[in-house]
Amino acid sequence: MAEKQTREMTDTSKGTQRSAALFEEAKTYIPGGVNSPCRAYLAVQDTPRFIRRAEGAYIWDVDANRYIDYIGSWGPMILGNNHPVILEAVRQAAEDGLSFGAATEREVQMAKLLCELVPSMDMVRMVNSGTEATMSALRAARGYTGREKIIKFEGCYHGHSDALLVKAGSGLIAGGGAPDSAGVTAGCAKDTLTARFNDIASVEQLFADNPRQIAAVILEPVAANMGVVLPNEGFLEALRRLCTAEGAVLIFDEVITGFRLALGGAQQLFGVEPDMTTFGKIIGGGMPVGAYGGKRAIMETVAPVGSVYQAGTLSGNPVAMAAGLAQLTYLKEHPEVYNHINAMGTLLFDGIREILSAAGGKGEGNSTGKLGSGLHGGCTVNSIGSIGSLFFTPQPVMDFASAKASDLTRFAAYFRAMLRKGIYLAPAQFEAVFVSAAHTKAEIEATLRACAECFGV
Ligand code: HOZ
Repeated sequence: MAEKQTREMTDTSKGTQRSAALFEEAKTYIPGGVNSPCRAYLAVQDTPRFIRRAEGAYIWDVDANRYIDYIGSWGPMILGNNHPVILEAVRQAAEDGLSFGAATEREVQMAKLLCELVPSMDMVRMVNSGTEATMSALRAARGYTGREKIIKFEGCYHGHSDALLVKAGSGLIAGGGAPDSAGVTAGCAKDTLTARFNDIASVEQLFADNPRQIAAVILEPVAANMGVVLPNEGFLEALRRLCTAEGAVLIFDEVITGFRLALGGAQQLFGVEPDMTTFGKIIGGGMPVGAYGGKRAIMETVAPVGSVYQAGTLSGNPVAMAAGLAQLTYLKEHPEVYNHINAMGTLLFDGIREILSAAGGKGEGNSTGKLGSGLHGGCTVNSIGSIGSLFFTPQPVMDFASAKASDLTRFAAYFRAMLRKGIYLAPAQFEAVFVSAAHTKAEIEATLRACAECFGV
């Protein structure tokens, strides 16, 4: 009966022929057949599923398999896929024109709303992606302080600009690869210093070694690109104090956490105010968009007011602004969304913890997809609100080193087994599981049944 219910909600009976054929063709024209490395499924050794459409909590591939979606376009689909309110806003905006490369009324509304919802920001500049947002925020911080060095954290990922591809998480480590990219010159990387997440002493040391040279400290307040890793109690507060004392700009990269952990993001949840904040896809409800903002004095260093140059034809694009405004306005007017996604997150992640507990002492993984192997104490689940990660390591995961202790072979086996049961997870250990407002108890319970089967419970 339980299995039947799962099958009705998901359907992976259609095979992967079309995805496989498209992937082969794509490899001729696109490096690795994909436009973003994770999507090639290298880390999980499977056929990448080519997606045709998504709706609510579900996603369909080109072979017509139906999955429960826990990627949600890597975060922005807080309301679920293809939410009617956002879709309608996009339709209406598109009627008036797709791009003008000129100032519009919606940009003013969007900037006003962002500054209202994130009180640490007095001003904000729209860009097109999280990569652009973090790159531009750092430039502004350097312009403002007149200093050159920055501190980032091992395993935090802030997009793919040169200076930030240093000890970075996300796709760089998905296949167990190096957290630094080829093609980044020593010159670009030399001003990027790295500290250990949750280790304030490592940050203090860098400040001590580089007096009055650090322009900014940038971090994901909840790291979500080495898997989900929570800040220890007092860590964010200590960073705040240190940056204030040292005259450095504290930047929260809320590309994943913004408007998800709370309407005002991680900074609201933890009660720590950064000087600057960066956002990405999450403010576009699915459209390509990003933004950086912060204290007026810092933002007024940006051109045309100040001398820090940054520009873009598609910045503030009317269709992206319409989508973003629709999503953020909906979230503002429906605070119950947060109760729901947090409750569903708790149900899912606590449910997985219970399964792991029950799986304690069971046999090793085998070809049937069972992943037992003494999982009681053999796995770690980190979660907060609607995001989380299952690590295949018994140790607590609180930084990059402990995240990398996860057994990637077992993660890959788990991923493949779940996919075949109709559960669409990120195809890499070091990404997050995202729960949306469209996930109900029914989807979560179906997911837990699939998970229990994987662990032989
Ligand atoms: N590394 C990205 C998420 N953290 C992957 C995004 C994508 O492939 O779309």
